[in-house]
Amino acid sequence: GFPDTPARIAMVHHTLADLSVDQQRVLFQRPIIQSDSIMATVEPIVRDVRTRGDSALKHYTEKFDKVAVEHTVLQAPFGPDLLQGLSDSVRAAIDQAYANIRAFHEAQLPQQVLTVETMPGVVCSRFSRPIERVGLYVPGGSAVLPSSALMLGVPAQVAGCRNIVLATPPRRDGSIVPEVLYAAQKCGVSTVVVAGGAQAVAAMAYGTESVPKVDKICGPGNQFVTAAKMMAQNDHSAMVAIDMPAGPSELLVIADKDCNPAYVASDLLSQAEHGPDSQVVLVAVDLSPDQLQAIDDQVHAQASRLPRVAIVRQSIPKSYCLSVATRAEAIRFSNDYAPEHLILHVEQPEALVADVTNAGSVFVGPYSPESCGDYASGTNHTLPTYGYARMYSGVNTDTFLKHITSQALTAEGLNRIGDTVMALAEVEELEAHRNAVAIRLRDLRQ
Ligand code: HSO
Ligand code: ZN
Repeated sequence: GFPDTPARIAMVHHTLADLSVDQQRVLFQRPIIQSDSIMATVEPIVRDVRTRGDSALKHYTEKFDKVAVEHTVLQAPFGPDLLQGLSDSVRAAIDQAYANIRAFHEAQLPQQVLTVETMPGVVCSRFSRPIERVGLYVPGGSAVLPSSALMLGVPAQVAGCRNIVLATPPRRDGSIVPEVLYAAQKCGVSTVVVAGGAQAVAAMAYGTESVPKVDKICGPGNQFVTAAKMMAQNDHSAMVAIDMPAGPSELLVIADKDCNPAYVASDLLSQAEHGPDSQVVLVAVDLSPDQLQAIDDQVHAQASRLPRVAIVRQSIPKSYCLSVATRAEAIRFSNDYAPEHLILHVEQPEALVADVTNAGSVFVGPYSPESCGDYASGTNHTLPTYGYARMYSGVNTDTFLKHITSQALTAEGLNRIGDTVMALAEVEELEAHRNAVAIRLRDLRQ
């Protein structure tokens, strides 16, 4: 029969000192993504959209989102009819978040042309230009995500992208969430693609009758979206870039004796509610058994009250608490794990920031919950997961820019550098290269 009290929602507990090196390594591992089978599912969809365009796009929207859309795209401006149902308070919240995200991403713009005279008469410079056409993927699924529209749209707008396309799956009635449209409007999105999944990515990568082809596709998504992005990136004929590979969302919290157990639990749960495969890790620095118990109790109590408790019931048991003796051990573990989000819920948290080598975004101190960065403080929430924080940055203003270098040499500059260039060309046995310098030097040195 059914138990009267539902099973306790609890993390697994480990103690670092009890684990072998191999056991520790297991803790760094993310769930294995079955890339081959996902690629096999996605490949025919991408091919179909590529060859049949809008009619294929509509077909897959009907198949996967269960709605027969009349139009595959909406063009800006998105009229009041489309924004119906948007409350004043939500509008104000989006406005505030937009302003903060914009301020932080505008500050990331390269200030001016960077110029270095490497030798007298040899002037090298670098300037930036926006990527002209970009595609932003805003997931649908179990949550409505206007915040993701802002996190992608604001940096694209600030960078100066000329054509911003945003794709997001429709609701059952075929409409797009007004909050997403409002955010899109603010960010200067010109076209909203009423589709999600691999089919939406393919439409933006190759273009269809209604969807403009883009140069770069950014944004989070499920395994099919990620697979489609990677496939498009690898196809020369698509000629498209992507932001980064994406996996399930992650959070690592480092907490010490100073921590508030209720706060710690609330942060863990905020990540755990994203999906059944969310990765949540607590690294406990020298906590007493009572403190660990207090956190466990809070996790269970708070989780039980959540509307998404069914998701949390799946993600929390897969997550774990690792007890370590020192801050140094904690930060070493975190750096090896390379979390998407890192919360430092410790005494003197700023001091620990200096030791962070791998993380997507850091939340410093007890009053910096991840939720603030997810929505409104100004930092971006499109961040590297799956350990990719070792080598990728989160989405930022640079994501939507190219840096172009240039050089201008004077006769004096060429005279100074010419022998070096000719010597290297000779080593490489590239005579035409050597000659391009020699032919000029003959004139200069006669
Ligand atoms: N934590 C998510 C972002 C998000 N949270 C969107 C709420 N809405 C991945 O960084
Ligand atoms: Zn979140």
